[in-house]
Amino acid sequence: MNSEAICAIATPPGTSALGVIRISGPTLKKLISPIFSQALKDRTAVLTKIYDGKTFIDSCVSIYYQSPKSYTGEDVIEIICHGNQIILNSILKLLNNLGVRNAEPGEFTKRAFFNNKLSLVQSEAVADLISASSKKAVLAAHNSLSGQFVNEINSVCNDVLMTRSAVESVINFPEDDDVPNLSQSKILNDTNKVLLKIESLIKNSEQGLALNIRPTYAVIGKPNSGKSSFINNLLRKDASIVTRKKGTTRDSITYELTLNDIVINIIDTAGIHATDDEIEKEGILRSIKAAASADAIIYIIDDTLGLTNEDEMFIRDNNLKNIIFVFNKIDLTEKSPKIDFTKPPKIYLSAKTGEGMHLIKQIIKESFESNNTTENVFLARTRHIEHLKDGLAHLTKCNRLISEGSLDLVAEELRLSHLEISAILGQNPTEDLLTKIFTSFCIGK
Ligand SMILES: Nc1nc2c(ncn2[C@@H]2O[C@H](COP(=O)(O)OP(=O)(O)OP(=O)(O)O)[C@@H](O)[C@H]2O)c(=O)[nH]1
Ligand SMILES: [Mg+2]
Repeated sequence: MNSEAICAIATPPGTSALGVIRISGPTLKKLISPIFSQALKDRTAVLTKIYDGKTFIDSCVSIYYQSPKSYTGEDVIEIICHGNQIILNSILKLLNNLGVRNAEPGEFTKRAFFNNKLSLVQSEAVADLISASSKKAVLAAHNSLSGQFVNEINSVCNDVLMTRSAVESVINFPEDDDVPNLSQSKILNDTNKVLLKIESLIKNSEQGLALNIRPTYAVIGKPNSGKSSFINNLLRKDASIVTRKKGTTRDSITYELTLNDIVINIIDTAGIHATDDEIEKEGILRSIKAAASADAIIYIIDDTLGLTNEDEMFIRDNNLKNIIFVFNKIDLTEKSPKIDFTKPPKIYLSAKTGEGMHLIKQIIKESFESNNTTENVFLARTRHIEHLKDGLAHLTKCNRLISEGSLDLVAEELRLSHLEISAILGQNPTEDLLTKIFTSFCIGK
């Protein structure tokens, strides 16, 4: 497709033991050789030094994957150097000077797609695997990446096509002896089998879609209840400012929180109370927005004050759902940490001393585990489910038409159903769809 060589840092920004630079292009070995002290060998880790003219940059291990046996299908080189951004950027600059341009997000995978290394569904699964926020999501992304989902879609497409070709042969050659005698009940029987398959695919995909979305928890409550202290304790760092003054947090700030093998977004918000301060008012509006769009709400209450009428009114007026009540500051009320599995659940803890903080982690983790997914779940996207549902609708319509005996219309519905389901595989993807899929990737993938 593209003859330009591309490069990118494939590891996250910041300092780490190792950093990886990835290069892909039609003929790389010769192009890159001026900067390496050693010749590279196909699919072999070679210890080599990198030079900018006579200036030494770093010692690296480099692996060359000769086309077509590589991720993109082109020549690929992976340079594993020390994980220092100055070194990584120097190597990128050297590559740029050799005519290798910086890659766009998802450009490596886009090339893999155009070189038939990955299907569209598998390309989507690569992005989903990278951003998967739980073990189950990783497993589901692997299911999609391994081609299981594609196989199931292909099998459904094939079933619809078989029925369609049988129906069309009866339409086109009604008198022909070679054409099987196609009874209404045979067509109905075939389409009903496919209907069941599609319904089960939709069910699995809907579970997969839920897994694919990282849940967001909004931390809400009155000023000084300890929202920022609570978040800092979870994040194990001084992320948000904490002071004795009410109204310290003025904005909604989203953090990424990793709890062992799950990842959630957690939002610190401005304390809710009646105020004339214009900045605070705007902050409170943002808290309400954060609460409305979150998947769950952690409502923090200062245990020395308890749940007040104001809290209850705020919860009712804003129709807050899916709440976990956290009674904070139990070091002052001298209570023991505990969890009440009432509805909504109540947790007693101290963000200051850390007592009971394990209980909130426990309840978040349990909410992931209660997601009753089976092993065959695929990490699906809304796009897949929409096509499956539209394909199902055409097939249902087709079933209705069979009993009315109108074979022409039956064949048309089968054609439309096939078109919808095969669109998942993206055999003729539009430029818009490709842009939407590949720009959601991180750089270097
Ligand atoms: N004793 C005790 N003090 C706490 C606890 N949690 C928070 N505090 C104190 O309460 C005060 C307010 O804490 P913040 O975390 O800033 O409260 P906030 O809810 O974010 O407040 P705003 O940003 O103003 O809405 C600070 O002085 C904290 O040290 C706790 O568990 N125990
Ligand atoms: Mg705060």
